[in-house]
Amino acid sequence: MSRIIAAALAAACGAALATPAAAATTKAEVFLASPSGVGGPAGRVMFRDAPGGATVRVDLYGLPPGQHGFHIHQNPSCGPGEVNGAMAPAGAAGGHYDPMGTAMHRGPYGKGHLGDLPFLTIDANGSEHETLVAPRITDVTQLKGHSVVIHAGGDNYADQPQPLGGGGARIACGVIG
Ligand SMILES: [Cu+2]
Repeated sequence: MSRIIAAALAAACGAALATPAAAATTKAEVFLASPSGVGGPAGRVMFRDAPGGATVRVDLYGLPPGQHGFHIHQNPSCGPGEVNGAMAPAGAAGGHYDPMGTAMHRGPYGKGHLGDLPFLTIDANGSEHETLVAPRITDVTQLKGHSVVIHAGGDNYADQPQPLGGGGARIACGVIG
């Protein structure tokens, strides 16, 4: 009996002493996007692995109040670039991060682009300090070498009536590292 208890205690202590691996994180410093290039700072975004999907901590400021489409885009660049045949702010970030090749915008719970994040809700002061969840992102280290983009308009998590949730122009961007 005592031997069994001793073994159980040893097992429990072993479990307690095992150091849990720190959850992986990746982050992006966010800057305003302008036709001439990367503008002033607008805060930061941090992704962290968690049960049930990555958490997305947003600490943003200096943005227009209201809802804004918020996505991971393919390229680690926030400079001007071509979007639909015309030069545009943060166009160099490319299209939505879509490693499975779905070519569909379906939002954070859908089966489209993996980079489809929950839309932002910027408060009357131009800020947002919140933790969102991206349930389909299970390894935040794979986001390194991509970017986050904030759009002028909201996001209906569909390609209808407008493509990519209807957010339109890119107003801020950050490279994920
Ligand atoms: Cu986008």
